[in-house]
Amino acid sequence: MLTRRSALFGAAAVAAVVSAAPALAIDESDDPTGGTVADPGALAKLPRVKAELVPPPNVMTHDQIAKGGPVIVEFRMTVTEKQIVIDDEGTTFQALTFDGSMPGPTLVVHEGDYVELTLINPDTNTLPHNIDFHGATGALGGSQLTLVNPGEQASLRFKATRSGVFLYHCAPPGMTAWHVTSGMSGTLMVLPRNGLTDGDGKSLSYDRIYTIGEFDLYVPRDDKGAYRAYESAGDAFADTLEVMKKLIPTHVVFNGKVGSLTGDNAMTAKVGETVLFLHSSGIMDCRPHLIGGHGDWVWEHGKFANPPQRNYETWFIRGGSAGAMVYTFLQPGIYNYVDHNLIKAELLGAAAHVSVEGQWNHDLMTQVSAPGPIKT
Ligand SMILES: [Cu+2]
Repeated sequence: MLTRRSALFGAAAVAAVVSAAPALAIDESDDPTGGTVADPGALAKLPRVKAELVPPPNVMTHDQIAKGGPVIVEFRMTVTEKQIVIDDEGTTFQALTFDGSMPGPTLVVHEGDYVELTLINPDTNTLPHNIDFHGATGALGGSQLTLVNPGEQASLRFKATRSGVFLYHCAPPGMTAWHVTSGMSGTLMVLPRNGLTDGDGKSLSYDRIYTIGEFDLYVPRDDKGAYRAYESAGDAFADTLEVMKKLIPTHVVFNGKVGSLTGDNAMTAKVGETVLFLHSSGIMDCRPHLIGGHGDWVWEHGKFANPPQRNYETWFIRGGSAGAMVYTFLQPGIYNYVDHNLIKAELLGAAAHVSVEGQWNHDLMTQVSAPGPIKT
């Protein structure tokens, strides 16, 4: 039986083997590879913009078409280790989060901009954390340069050279899967400077944007089958890994908990509005589906250099990626936005609502006769 301490130590020992890459110089003037350095003069001339991150499903205010040339966008994210409730039965979960939410906030820049992130790990936390940006190039996505212990912060700058939506996640050596299943992932959106297009050069704009993170959660049970509660993430570590190894999640949820986007928490839109939905997953594959609607334009792989696909019924988000879908709502009502692995949606929690106001289009659909006795 592994104790918590030996399990954590063991994970660190494994990590030392798998991440035997040479230590990278953070200071450009001390770079052992003799690498190219950023032009300090050119960087100093770039305008700096401070981003104001907001919790999902909302996304920070941004221009769909870039105004002017590249900028350095400054972000700050604070890692928060905290207990949350993940279902209506009051099951508790020791969440590890970027900025307190699951997923973390969605970061938005334009292609050619620089992302400059300060990652803060307050001394009230108990674990090391970092960040691996799938949209960045080098140093394990930046995770080698951002590993911060409680009480530390680090800053990373990278150039966003590829457009698209990309996953970011925590990746501490040997403990990545646990940190990601515990909540530490999110989306970076790098928009083309001229905004989204349909693949034939026609502009695609959106009236609203929502960001959804799908999480498979692995909550240990006690001898009687009841979900166990733990005092801290570290206390939950060894038992949680045993559940994770079997690859059978106890919950599959959008944005951290069952019901985070249903009922009063529903996403909203109006008939005629075009909505951009971002969908990310750190671990498990997902099958987003808008019941009664469609994916008008879908970047399944989430990369805007590729033309979008049209009129999808269900789209596939690979674990370890983010995708994007654009839909113009044509009918009012409560739409279910689900994982069409319906076992996940109905039994495990992966369901959301979009509440759409407006007038019904009877040409698109109408009830010819209401349910009644069978006529012979
Ligand atoms: Cu972490």
